[in-house]
Amino acid sequence: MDQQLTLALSKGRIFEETMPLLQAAGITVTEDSETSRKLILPTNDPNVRVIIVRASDVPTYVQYGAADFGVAGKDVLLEHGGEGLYQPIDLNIAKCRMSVAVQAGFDYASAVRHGARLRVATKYVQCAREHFAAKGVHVDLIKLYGSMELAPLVGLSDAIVDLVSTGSTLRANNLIEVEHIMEISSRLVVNQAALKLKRERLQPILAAFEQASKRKA
Ligand code: PRT
Ligand code: MG
Repeated sequence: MDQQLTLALSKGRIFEETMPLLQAAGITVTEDSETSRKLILPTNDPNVRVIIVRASDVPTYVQYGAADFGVAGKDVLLEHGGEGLYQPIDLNIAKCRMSVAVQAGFDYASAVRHGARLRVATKYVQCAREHFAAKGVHVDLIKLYGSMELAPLVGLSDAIVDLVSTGSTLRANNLIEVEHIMEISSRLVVNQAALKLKRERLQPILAAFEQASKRKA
C-alpha cells in the first residue's frame, strides 16, 4: 500500500493558516506557495506532499482520492455536499460569516415583508436557497463566481449572499449587512478510504491538527 500522503490546500488564507497546524505535526512545506509556480509542493517529510488547488476544488480532489486530506471552508463544503468526505475537525481557521447584504437605502425589511420576489446574486446558491426557503421568502437566485458586491450596484440583483470578515469590502461598495446566515470556519476533510487504509500515517497528523486547532477555538 502506498503510504504517501497528499494534502490539498488553496493558496492564500487557507494555506497560510494551515502552516502552523502542519508545523505542530512536524511538517514544513519547503517551498513558498506564493512565489512558486509548482502545483505540487514537497515537505520536509518525503512521504507528505501538498497540492495547490482552487478553494472550491478541494472537496473534489479529496472525494476522488487524488488527495488523502484537505482543508476547506464550511461554505465550500456546504455547496459541494460533502459526499465521500469524512469531516473530523473544525480547524477554527479562515473564520468569517455568511451574510445577506443590500445597497444602502434599499428597504430589505419591507421588501421581505411585502412578499416581493427578491433577486439575489451569489456564489453560494445552495446555502442561499435554504436560507430564504426557511424564511419563506421567494427569491430568484443568480449564480456568480466572484465580485458579488458589484451586483446590486449595477442592478443585477436586489441583494447578495456573500462572506464577510472585516466588512470593509461591503463598506467600500456602499452595501449594508442585513442578515447573518451562519458563522464560517475551515474544516479538515479526509477521504473515507484513505482514513481506513492509511490510518497509521494519518492518525498522528490528525491528532496534532486537533490539538493545535483547539488552542485557537
Ligand atoms: O479567491 P478564489 O475565487 O480563488 O476562491 P475563494 O474566494 O473561494 O478562495 P479564498 O482563498 O479567497 O477563500 C478560501 C476560504 O476562506 C473561503 O472558502 C472561506 O471559507 C474563507 N474566508 C474567510 C473567506 C473570507 N474570510 C473572506 N473575507 N473567503 C472570502 N472572503 C472574501 C469575501 O467573499 C469578500 O469578497 O473577502 C471579501 C470580504 O472581506 P472583508 O474583510 O472586506 O469583509
Ligand atoms: Mg477569494
